[in-house]
Amino acid sequence: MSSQDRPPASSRQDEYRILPEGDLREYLARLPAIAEHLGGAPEVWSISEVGDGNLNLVFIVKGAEGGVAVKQALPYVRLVGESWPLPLSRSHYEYLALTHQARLAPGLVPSVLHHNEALALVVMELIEPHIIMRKGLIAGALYPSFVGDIATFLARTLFFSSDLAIPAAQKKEGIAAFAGNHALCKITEDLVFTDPYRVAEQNRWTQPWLDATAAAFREDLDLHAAISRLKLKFLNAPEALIHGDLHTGSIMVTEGSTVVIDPEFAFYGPMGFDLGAVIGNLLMSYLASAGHEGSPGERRLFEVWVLETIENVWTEFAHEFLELWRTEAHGDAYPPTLFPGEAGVKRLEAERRAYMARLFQDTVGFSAAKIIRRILGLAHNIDFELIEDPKRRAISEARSLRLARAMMVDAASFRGIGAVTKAAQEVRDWQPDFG
Ligand code: SR1
Ligand code: MG
Repeated sequence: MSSQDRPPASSRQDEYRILPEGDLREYLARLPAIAEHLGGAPEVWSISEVGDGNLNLVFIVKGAEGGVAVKQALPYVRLVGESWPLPLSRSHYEYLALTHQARLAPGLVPSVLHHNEALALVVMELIEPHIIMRKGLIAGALYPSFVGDIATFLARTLFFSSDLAIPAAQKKEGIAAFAGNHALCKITEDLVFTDPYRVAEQNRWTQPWLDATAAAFREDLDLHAAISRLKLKFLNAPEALIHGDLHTGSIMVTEGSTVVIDPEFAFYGPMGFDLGAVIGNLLMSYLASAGHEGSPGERRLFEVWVLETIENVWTEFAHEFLELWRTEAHGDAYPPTLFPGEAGVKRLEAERRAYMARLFQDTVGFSAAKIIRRILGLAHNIDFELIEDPKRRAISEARSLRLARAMMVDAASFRGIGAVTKAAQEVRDWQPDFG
C-alpha cells in the first residue's frame, strides 16, 4: 500500500499493526499527555526495543523530560515465531490486571499511562533505575526491601480478590472478566503441567547429562500423579486473581524498591501458583549460584541471603494475609454469625491456621512445578542458561530437579518453610552421578 492509499493517521490509530520505531514515535506524539510527559521534540526522543521476554515487544522511550515503557503484544509467541499464534487480547487482560493490582497494592506495580486495546499496546511509567530481579540475583546482588514488598503484593492482591474479602457476586464478576484469558492459561497448562513429563517436541534440557533424569521423569507415575493434581488445581480453583507468571523476570528491583510487571497471564486461579512462582524461582537462584562462583564459597553470603529470603517471603506473606483476614474479611466465606462468642473466635482462628497449612502445601507443589518446567521444558531460565560450562550447569539443574521431585511427590513431608530451605541446603552439597 503506498502512503497515498493509507487511511489518515487518526483512523489508523485503532488498527492493529506491529509498530516499527517510526510509527511508535508518531503514535506517541499524538497522545498529548504522553508527549508532554516525555517532553521536547518527538524527533529527538530515543526509542529502543528491549524486550527479552518470550512473548512481546517492549520499547523504552525517552524524551527531554521523562521516559515511558511501551509494551505491544505480537500476534504470535516471540520465542517461537509466527507458527505459534497467540491472541492479542492478552494485552487487555494485562491492562485489567495492572489497574486492579495498582488499587490493591499501590506503588508495587507500574502505573498505566495509556492503553490501546486494538493495537494491543500499553504505555506505562518507566521503572527506573530498577533492573530485572533475575539479572541482579545472577550477579549476586541482595535486595533488602524485596521480602516486605513482595509479601505485601502477594497478601493484598490475593486476599482482596478472594471470597474472604469480597462478596460472591463481585468475585464471580471478576472471574468472568478474566475468563477469556484462556489461551495464556493453556500455555501454562501445557508448558508447566504437561510437557516436561512426556515426549514433547519443544522440550529441551542440558544434554547428555540430564538425559537419564528427563527419561526417568517421563516414566515416574508418582510424579505424574502429583503434577496432575496440581494441574487440576490450576484448572479448577478460582481462589483469587493471580498474576499467573510471577517469576523473578517479572519483578523489577533496586535495593529499596520492588515493582511487579507483566501480569498478562492473570486469571482467577489458585493462590499457591503465585507463591510457588516466587519461591520456586528463588530456589533456582540459590541452586544456580554455585555455577556462577569463580571460587568455592565466593557467593556464600548471597546464598545465605536467598535462603533467608525464601523463609521470610512465606512467613511475612502468611502474617500479612492472616492479619487482613482478621481485619478486612467482608466476603461471603466464613460468615461471622456462624462463629459467635469466644469459642467461635477460637474456632475461626483454627480454621485460618488450617487454611494457611493447605496453602503452604499448594505452594510447595507449585514451586516444584515451576522448577521442573524451566529445566526440562521449552522456556528456560538465564539463572542456569548463563552457566557457560554445560556440565556445571547440569549439576545445578540436577540438584534442582532432585529437590523439586521431593517437593512435588511428598509435599506433605515439608511441614514448614524451614523444611524447604533445609532440603535446598542439603541438595546444594549433593554431587550427581552422571554415569
Ligand atoms: C511460550 S511462552 C513461555 C513462557 O514465557 C512466559 O514468561 C511464561 O512463563 C510462559 O510459560
Ligand atoms: Mg512475562
